Amino acid sequence: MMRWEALLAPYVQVVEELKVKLRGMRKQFQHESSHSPIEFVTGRVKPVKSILEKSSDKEIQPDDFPRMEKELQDIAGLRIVCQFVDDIYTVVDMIRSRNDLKIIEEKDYIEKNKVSGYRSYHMIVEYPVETIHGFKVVVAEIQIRTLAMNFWASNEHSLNYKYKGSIPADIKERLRGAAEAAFKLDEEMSKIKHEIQEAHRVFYRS
Ligand code: 0O2
Ligand code: 0O2
Repeated sequence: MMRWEALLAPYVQVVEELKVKLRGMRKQFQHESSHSPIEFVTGRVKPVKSILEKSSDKEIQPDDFPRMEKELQDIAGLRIVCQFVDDIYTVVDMIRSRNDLKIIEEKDYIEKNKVSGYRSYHMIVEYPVETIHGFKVVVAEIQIRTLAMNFWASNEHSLNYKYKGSIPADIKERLRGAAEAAFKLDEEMSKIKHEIQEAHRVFYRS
């Protein structure tokens, strides 16, 4: 167990640093603008059990951590949840323009959702950290999605867990329908975005 804690320590560091930085963006928006494109930020280091499961799927030996680091891009995972679909692209542009990380891949599952119905924007980034052994570049995955996409994904994730990855066909079909309904909700909310923002301003008037 000790060994895993030591191997994952730089990943814990990266998740903590990026949470602070991304939450900092949210705070700055709250001070300087009437609307923050970021609703909330969460982060996690992938549990060892999930790392081993994904490694086994990719036929990586359980003791081959160097290969896991290369091939599993979400050992460090950050999630940014936004109110509106537009906000996602605002956040994506802001992350692209940062000098403290390097984007190595972007996957737009919003324009083109996954077969499951999953929608989200993924950015795979390289982020440098200082460790007691020196400088290290760590790969992290940033998922950016709306509240509706997040609601869908967390429910689908629980069902996948319950059914051990084999959700029955009828429930899968319902989930696809629910994903479309969630996306319609996002589209409708975007159309009345200005009305909603005005209502928030009146409600939270300082
Ligand atoms: P604020 O002021 O709400 O933005 P930590 O790293 O200890 O700060 P940790 O352990 O990562 O936090 O907690 P977790 O459970 O991952 O949640 C991280 C933040 O996201 C918390 O905010 C939660 O309140 C917020 N959060 C999680 N789910 C939701 C949600 O569905 N809606 C909203 N609005 N927020 C959510 P903080 O850290 O308290 O800061
Ligand atoms: P967790 O921690 O349980 O969420 P690969 O290209 O095969 O190397 P992969 O897994 O295809 O890698 O990458 P992908 O699909 O771009 O993104 C992986 C992560 O996106 C997943 O992590 C999920 O968090 C999320 N995701 C992707 N598809 C779905 C989906 O259909 N439903 C839900 N709920 N989430 C999805 P993990 O590994 O599942 O880990």
